[in-house]
Amino acid sequence: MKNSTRLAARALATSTLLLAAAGGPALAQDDDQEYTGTLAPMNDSGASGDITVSVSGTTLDVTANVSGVADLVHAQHLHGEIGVAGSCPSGTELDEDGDGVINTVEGVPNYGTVKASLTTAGDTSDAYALAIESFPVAEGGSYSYTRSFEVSEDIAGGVGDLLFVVHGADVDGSGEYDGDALSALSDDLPLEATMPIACARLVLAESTPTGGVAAGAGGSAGDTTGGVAVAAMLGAVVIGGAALTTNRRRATR
Ligand SMILES: [Cu+2]
Repeated sequence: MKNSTRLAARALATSTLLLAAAGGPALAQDDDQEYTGTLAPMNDSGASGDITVSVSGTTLDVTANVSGVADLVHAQHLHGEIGVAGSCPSGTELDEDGDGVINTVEGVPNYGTVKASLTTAGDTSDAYALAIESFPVAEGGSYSYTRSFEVSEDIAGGVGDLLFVVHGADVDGSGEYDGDALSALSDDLPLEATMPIACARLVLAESTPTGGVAAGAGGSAGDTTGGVAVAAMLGAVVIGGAALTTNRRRATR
């Protein structure tokens, strides 16, 4: 019994140490948080790739590598709803109009609305989601993208809720976005231009190793609404430690 009490005390002490080590000045400095994602193909596109998003204050540093795509322009966004853990659509249950394609709008229940437009220049807000001339153009079936830009505090604190979505498929192999089917977003764009072709959920990369304690806390980061991920994780660790203590105490009685 005493052993378990001591264990609980040690767990709490470790949490406190973690808080002391990572809290205080470290939090105030807005230490970088790195998120990564691996693209899964959508709509049988065969597209693949990855993304890294580093968050420093309200600055996002985005690096993405996308391959297996048509040599055309590819609209790409960070989608999501802050405070909600989104997911990449899979299967066909979201294909409401039954055309065999999960179009941009049909994917929204899973991956949310546009929170940032990953343009190559100019505005990166959601207002530029369809600024088709401002997105990267693939060559030889792939493209790389790097950009640093500012976002709101809400978005910066909620990057772990976001998903990277790439659009644009040359379904008929014509060498351009065309066809009779129109985009669900705009009558000025063909479906091909805005069709989602790949999606990646952003996940907090393993940061500085602090022992096994922080590992279990990662899952609860999605519960926070707009909180800084570090704070959320530390909070979870401390709460975890406190709960452990309570349980052990109860067990010794
Ligand atoms: Cu998008």
